[in-house]
Amino acid sequence: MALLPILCYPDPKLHRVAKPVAVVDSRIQTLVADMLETMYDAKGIGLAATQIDVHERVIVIDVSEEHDAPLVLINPELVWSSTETHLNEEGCLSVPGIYDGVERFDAVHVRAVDLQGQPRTIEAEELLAVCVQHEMDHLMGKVFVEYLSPLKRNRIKKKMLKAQREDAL
Ligand code: K1U
Ligand code: ZN
Repeated sequence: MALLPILCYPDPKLHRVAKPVAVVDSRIQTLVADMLETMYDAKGIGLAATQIDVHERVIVIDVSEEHDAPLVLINPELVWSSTETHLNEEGCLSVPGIYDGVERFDAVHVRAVDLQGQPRTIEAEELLAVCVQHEMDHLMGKVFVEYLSPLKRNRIKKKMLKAQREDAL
């Protein structure tokens, strides 16, 4: 297994649209193992392949308290969403240190393929529903700060670029 570098906003590669996985083979199984290791190491509850510069429709999530319930979604598609929405506080491993409110569906149903290549539908609510929507946005090249006002987004962009310049010294 390997720890993979996570792209940081405003890297333009975060805006690429991921392609569907054609076949769940050993390459994808290794990718998923590396993504899970990277997510747990970064203390995240989710990670999309886009964030590690792999532009294929793969997501890993673990919202359990014990960090022992990994969920792997390959080629996820939203098949149902609740009419109710709520503003939820979100963070992002690609925008470290920034948290803000994003309006999300309260519940979603997502059809995907699992690590064995089997189709399945997951019914998500609460934090899992928020995280699934956040990760599916990543696969479409969308970062949560794009839901914020242009003023906030520009401030965040400047802060990230400054931090990246300082890190490079
Ligand atoms: O995609 C990512 O960058 C992972 C992101 C997922 C996420 C967190 C909170 C709301 C929506 C989506 C993170 O894991 S950021 C880490 C973090 O801030 C967090 C960790 C545990 C619980 C809540 C937030
Ligand atoms: Zn994110």
